[in-house]
Amino acid sequence: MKDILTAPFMVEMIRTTTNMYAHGWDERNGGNISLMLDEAEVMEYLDTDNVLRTIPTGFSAPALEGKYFLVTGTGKYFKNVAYDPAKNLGIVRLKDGGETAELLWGFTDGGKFTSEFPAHMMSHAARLAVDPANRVVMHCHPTNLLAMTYVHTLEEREFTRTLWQMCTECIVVFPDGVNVLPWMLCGTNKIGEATAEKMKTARLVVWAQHGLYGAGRDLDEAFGLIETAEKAAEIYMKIAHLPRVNTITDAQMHELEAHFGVKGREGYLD
Ligand code: 2HA
Ligand code: ZN
Repeated sequence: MKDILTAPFMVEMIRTTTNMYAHGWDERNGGNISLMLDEAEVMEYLDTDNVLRTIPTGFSAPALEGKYFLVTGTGKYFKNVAYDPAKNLGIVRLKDGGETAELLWGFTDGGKFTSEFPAHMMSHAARLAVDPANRVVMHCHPTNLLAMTYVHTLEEREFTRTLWQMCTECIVVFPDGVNVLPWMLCGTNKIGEATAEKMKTARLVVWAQHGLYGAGRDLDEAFGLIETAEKAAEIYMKIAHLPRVNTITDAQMHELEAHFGVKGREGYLD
């Protein structure tokens, strides 16, 4: 059995949480990540018959039966993951239609997965239905996107168009746009279901006055999506109070679509 701390998925998870903390997106215990793992890659590092504990999830997700996830722990700080991965992270396998999580590694202080586990697992199921290669759901509190939800309409077309207009490459990076949920109580199945519904049509879902969810095929893709949207929001917050003299026009967006071979969300461009 190989040392799990050398596994590429573990190394990448540690680098990602550390980097997100450095970006200021994950203060204190803010943020959480879940990465779906292939059984074969887990078996190189763990005896998958050795279940350490079973933890009820409080929801059902039949589409994820038997799936493995590396996930951040509830109450744990991203800044500390690199110093004690086995305490701050865990590997679980879902069973009983998603109602039970079998702990195979980690959460060594008796802890468990993030309080946002329902939103993560329901979002995985929703994204896998549209993109079978999706592996990552990532939540964080990016400063400028959060700020934007206080001063910009939450209407999804307008919110997306504003972000697209802030940097040339936004429409190329997230042509599917950004979906938005109004403020809701976090850590509940209800916000999990609402997030998953929004994940059916976009890989980015804003939680107003709270943060952002991103999904992707690997940690870099999900991180890059969030990074790009946050950069656009930062520019918006720098210019929102100034007269807009120039912008990226819809005609220019269509040029970008043609050049990069992407298609902006239906009906979002004039
Ligand atoms: O886990 O970010 O939304 C801390 C959070 C909850
Ligand atoms: Zn949060």
